Amino acid sequence: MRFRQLALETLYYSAFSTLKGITTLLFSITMDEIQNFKSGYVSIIGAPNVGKSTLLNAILGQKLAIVTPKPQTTRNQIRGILTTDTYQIIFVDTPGLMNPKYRLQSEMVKTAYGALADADVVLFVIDVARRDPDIEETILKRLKRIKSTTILVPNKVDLVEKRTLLPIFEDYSQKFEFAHIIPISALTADGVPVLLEQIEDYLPPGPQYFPEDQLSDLPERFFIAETVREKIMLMTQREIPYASAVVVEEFEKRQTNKSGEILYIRAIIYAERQTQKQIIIGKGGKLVKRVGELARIDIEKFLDERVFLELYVTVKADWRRDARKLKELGGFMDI
Ligand SMILES: Nc1nc2c(ncn2[C@@H]2O[C@H](COP(=O)(O)OP(=O)(O)OP(=O)(O)O)[C@@H](O)[C@H]2O)c(=O)[nH]1
Ligand SMILES: [Mg+2]
Repeated sequence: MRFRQLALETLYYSAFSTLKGITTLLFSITMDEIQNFKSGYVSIIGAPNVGKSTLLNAILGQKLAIVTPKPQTTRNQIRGILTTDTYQIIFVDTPGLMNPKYRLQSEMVKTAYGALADADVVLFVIDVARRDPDIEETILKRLKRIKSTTILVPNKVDLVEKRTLLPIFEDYSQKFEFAHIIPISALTADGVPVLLEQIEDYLPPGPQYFPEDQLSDLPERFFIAETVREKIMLMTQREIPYASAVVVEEFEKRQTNKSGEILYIRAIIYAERQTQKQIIIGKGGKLVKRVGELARIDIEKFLDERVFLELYVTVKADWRRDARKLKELGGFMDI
């Protein structure tokens, strides 16, 4: 696997270079640090809308994954990296698991289950205020086939009375042997530090794969497209949030006459039909303009630089049901 290979090479190189010149003392400290360090993959799975992406953001202490009140917001594996003095964890947020009805949804489900293969720890997130027994049953069946440590993470405990929680925990303990059950509120980050402490116990020894200040291995243009999609999802209704996709076409630094450098971004919003395109544009271009304004504010905060964002809306008929078109819109399987 790509990351592990890279890490091995780094380890070999650092051992080699230390051996070559520097003192034995320095070498032994380095080896101690390497031996005590832990690293691994933690996958976050669950039904749509249970708060998986909110949890990823709470863990990282920074917004990486987009969040909306609508189900099926996340479409890809979103990898977020948390590095401390003692460990590095690559958290993998995934699309909500469901019974797929069209091609995009089946790719999303495949993507989510794909995150189980390499996981050292799996976080199975449920919404304590709104259970979905059918899909939970399907997920539990799948979990029984893997060997990773699985922690049940009952989320949104801020929405219910404490006394309602115990019966839910008992029900789950009978259905599956969870390593732990750790209730949280991803929204308030309540319980998140406890969850991290438990995860650390199950991490294997391993090196630091990424520099300590790296938040993700995904490209910036992916997060830019996601930010635009989040605003569309928030500002439109019915089919439109699900029929929209965003691709960043251009992304470059430009000199301005007055104030130095600006990051120029051109993104295309895809709709499935002409009527949807009209709605996204809005009367006199009002809606797409607002989407652009809100997205730009977030992107500037995320990249910490000035941004000029240009949005275009176009139609790609029935892209959600077409494998080739899905790939053209950013390859939903592997980014
Ligand atoms: N009250 C409350 N709301 C929460 C909590 N966690 C998440 N939410 C809300 O639940 C909604 C869905 O959150 P997401 O993080 O997008 O859920 P998700 O599981 O990633 O959803 P998909 O990507 O669609 O599968 C949003 O409106 C969040 O603000 C929580 O702990 N308490
Ligand atoms: Mg999500």
